Amino acid sequence: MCVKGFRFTSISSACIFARMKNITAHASSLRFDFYSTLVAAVALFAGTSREVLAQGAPMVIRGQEILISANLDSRGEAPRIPPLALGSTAQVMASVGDGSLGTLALDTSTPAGPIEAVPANVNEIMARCQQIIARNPRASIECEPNFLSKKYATPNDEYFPQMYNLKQISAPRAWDISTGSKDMVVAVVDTGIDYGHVEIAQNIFVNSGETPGNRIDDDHNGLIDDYYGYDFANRDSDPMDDDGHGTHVAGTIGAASNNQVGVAGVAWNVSLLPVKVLGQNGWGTNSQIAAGIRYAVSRGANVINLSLGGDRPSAAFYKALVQAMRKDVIVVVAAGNAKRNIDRTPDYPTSYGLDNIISVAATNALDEFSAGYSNFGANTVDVAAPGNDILSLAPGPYLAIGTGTSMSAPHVSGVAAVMRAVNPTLSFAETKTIVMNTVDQRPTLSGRVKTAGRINFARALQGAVNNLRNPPAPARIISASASRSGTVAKISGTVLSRYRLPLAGEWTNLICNGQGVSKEKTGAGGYYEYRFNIARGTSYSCYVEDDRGSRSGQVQVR
Ligand SMILES: [Ca+2]
Ligand SMILES: [Ca+2]
Ligand SMILES: [Ca+2]
Ligand SMILES: [Ca+2]
Repeated sequence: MCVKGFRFTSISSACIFARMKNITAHASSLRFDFYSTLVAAVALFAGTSREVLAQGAPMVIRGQEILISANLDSRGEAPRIPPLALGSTAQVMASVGDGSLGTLALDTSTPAGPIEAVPANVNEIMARCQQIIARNPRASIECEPNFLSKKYATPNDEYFPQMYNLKQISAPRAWDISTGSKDMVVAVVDTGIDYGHVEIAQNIFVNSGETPGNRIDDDHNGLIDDYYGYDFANRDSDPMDDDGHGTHVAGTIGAASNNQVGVAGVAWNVSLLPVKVLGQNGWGTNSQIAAGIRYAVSRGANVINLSLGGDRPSAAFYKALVQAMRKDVIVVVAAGNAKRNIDRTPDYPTSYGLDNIISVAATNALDEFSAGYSNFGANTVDVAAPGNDILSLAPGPYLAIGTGTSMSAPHVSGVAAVMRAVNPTLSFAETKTIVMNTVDQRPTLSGRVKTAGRINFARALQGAVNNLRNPPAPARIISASASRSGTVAKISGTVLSRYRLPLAGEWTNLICNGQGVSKEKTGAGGYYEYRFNIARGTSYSCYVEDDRGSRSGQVQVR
């Protein structure tokens, strides 16, 4: 087993600029429309600029609101419409000369949320405008969407503008929905991680049950001092990366983001578990890898990234993956870099064919299949993701550019982690289905991967949110306690709901004696804390109500 043909350049920040130019040259041949979609406006133009009468009705999404404003010229009105909740309707009046052009109604009732709602509105408004033109043939009116710029959550990391890979998968649009949660654990089963790297330290998952360095297995899991993770290659407790591959993979999944320096990761908030199974040379045995997978599962990994593989199957490796599947763990694997058709010549772990495996081929900066190295398989490889010239982290701490399907897989791992953060009830099967159903199909991927597509982070995340809204499951109080201190009662409990973070705050309410109680704190793991004023000598009966009105749980305050 070896790392997947990693072409790795470790570079200091002093020489990174020269390397960056290389990436920019690739990227500049593309027309990125990253800065100019989603936020849309409608402009009605008369024949000349002097006669412009209604310039712009920009809709700006903030959370679940759409803000609409319109500016007319000196002869017109300038209606200011307050923030508009989804599901309501606003009207913008426009007139030309003495005659009214009619009313443009902006219907925000599309339930699917921001990403789908806005284009639907723009299309509707454009259609209405065409009707107005038809009714006023002499008015010389033109309509066009008046796109605003730079709406998406754009991280301020120094090299983000050069990271074509994150734009290719529509990460900025996804980050408007969520940037992930530390509740989600992604195990990087690889050459280790430089867990002290300034660009990743904040997203490293530590074993709070273990005291590091005391030579005692404090948490009784059979491994001494596995505080950051474990090194199954050297059989020690320090999973420090002595190669560079694992740190690069980890940076793509979850580098410290929007912190002004370095790079951005797919998931800004995530818990990365370093599991070292490959040695300094990038090789590891099947038994080491199997042990690493079993360890990741035991530590509660939600996603395992395997940017490694080989052409020989292993029963131990396979069994560890089955164990991961039984624990609902998604395993994202690199398809490999031998330019091989895996349908004909097996490559593992892809060819184990397990339902919880997502196998990933590579695309380049032109959004084409990376034919120069990537393995493929119309029946065996599921999706593609960027793999050429990927900027990420190197131990040191440095940045580095890497190329290979090893760099593609962590994009999918990051996406899966954020999907499961917004919807922790997503099963491995649902997660995989959504990732596969939301790809952007590309001609050069046809016949190369099952979906003929490259992953789309924003659409996958919207799919995870939509799934959350569908089958209702009642909230319930698993455990609760009530205490009385002065005139404030505090109820805390673990509320398990389909509508957990980050949406549960809006949709899960505590009702006491018929009155809603405001939630004071939402913690990790579906834990909520409520505080409310109580009247002396009154007892309270409380329950949890979800957004569908189903009630459950019961707690008394006396
Ligand atoms: Ca231990
Ligand atoms: Ca210890
Ligand atoms: Ca070590
Ligand atoms: Ca950064």
